[in-house]
Amino acid sequence: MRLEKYQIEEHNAKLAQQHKRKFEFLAQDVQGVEEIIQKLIKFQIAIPSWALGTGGTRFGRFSGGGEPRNLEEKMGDIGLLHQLNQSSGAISLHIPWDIPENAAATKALAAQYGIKFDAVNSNTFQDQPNQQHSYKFGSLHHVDKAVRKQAIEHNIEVIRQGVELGSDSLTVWLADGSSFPGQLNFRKAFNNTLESLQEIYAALPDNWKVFVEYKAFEPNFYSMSVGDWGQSLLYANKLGSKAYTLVDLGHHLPNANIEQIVSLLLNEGKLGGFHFNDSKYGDDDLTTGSIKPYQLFLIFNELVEGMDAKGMDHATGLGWMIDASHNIKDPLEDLLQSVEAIMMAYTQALMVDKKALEQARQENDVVRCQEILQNAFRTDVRAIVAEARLRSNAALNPVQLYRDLKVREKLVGERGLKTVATGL
Ligand code: PSV
Ligand code: MN
Repeated sequence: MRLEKYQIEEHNAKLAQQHKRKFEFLAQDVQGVEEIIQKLIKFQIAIPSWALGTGGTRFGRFSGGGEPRNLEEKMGDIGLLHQLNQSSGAISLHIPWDIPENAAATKALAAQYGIKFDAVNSNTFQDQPNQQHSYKFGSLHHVDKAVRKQAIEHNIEVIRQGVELGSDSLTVWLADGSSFPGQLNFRKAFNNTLESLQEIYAALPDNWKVFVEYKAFEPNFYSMSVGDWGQSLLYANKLGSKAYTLVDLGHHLPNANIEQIVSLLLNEGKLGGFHFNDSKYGDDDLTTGSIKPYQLFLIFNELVEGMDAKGMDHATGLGWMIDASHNIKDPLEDLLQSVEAIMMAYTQALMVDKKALEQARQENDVVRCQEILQNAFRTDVRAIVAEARLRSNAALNPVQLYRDLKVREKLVGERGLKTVATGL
């Protein structure tokens, strides 16, 4: 489903006056507001192809209706999101949940929607029909070389498919680990994983990156073979300059200081990408910014500071992606909210008075340090984010327009009530 240009324009015209008032009031007090808006316009967040259906839990899955039935419809949904906010111009595929049957046609369709192919994701955490060896006891770390070989070949095949689509990175997340003490020899598991990753690394084209994603727990609950940023960084360092660590916000033990992790990885030149989501307890897959918006801001504060220190382009220097698919919200509304929360945190981080902060740090003025950060965080920046959307011909209020146009009802009409998208 495509929106007509006039539908966005009519919506914006209705909200124009109110928006202008709010924006002009706010802009008076924000230094460099024009520069911030230009950065926001460039900043794009990839949407994972598995987030367009309603996610499930171990206990059930309640399909929301009108879910995309194939890759083409998933791209259609992302095209729609991108029309609404002009900040979702990329798709991240999970293979084999999504298999582009005809790469050229898939690429052409994506171009029509103005979306690019972000990192491709391999999947060795589930068995596929007709697969020779099972991943029940792991994949790249497996005790059996034949299983490792199968998993390596799958990753190489994913790279091949990514190349055809114009992607330039592979994300490897492994469910490998152990659930009981004694089950694994940690050293051997590490070395097997490294050797397997080395074979995958050798198949990477020159301009590609590989992101090693870590996770502290789940589905294994005693040890994970890429369990934290230290292990991921070890692999990345041993692999070489095309290998990086990927931070998924939901993959840490409770209370981990993610902003410090991000800062140090950036300092090492080894932060590759991000999976955004939010959580209260574990890998909860909640909407980004719905539980811990201050943490999200603090992370962005480190990202902006660290990327600037390295002269990195904010929009292209790292892979930015949402990784969440919750089980009760309309997935498209959920994604619009996540993108908005990310843009807000990014805007607030851009607003931090870095010179003043540095000076306060030099003087050990702890109170002033907190004041400076919280001045930015407590500013309601929604009008700046909306202004960036307005200037890119997107909607001033994407969720409102989505509801006013009854998009979900129309998708249900087109696709039916009982559709279920591939994914978890
Ligand atoms: C694992 O929990 C993960 O974060 C990885 O990125 C997977 O690719 C994705 O979620 C699958 O849902
Ligand atoms: Mn992830």
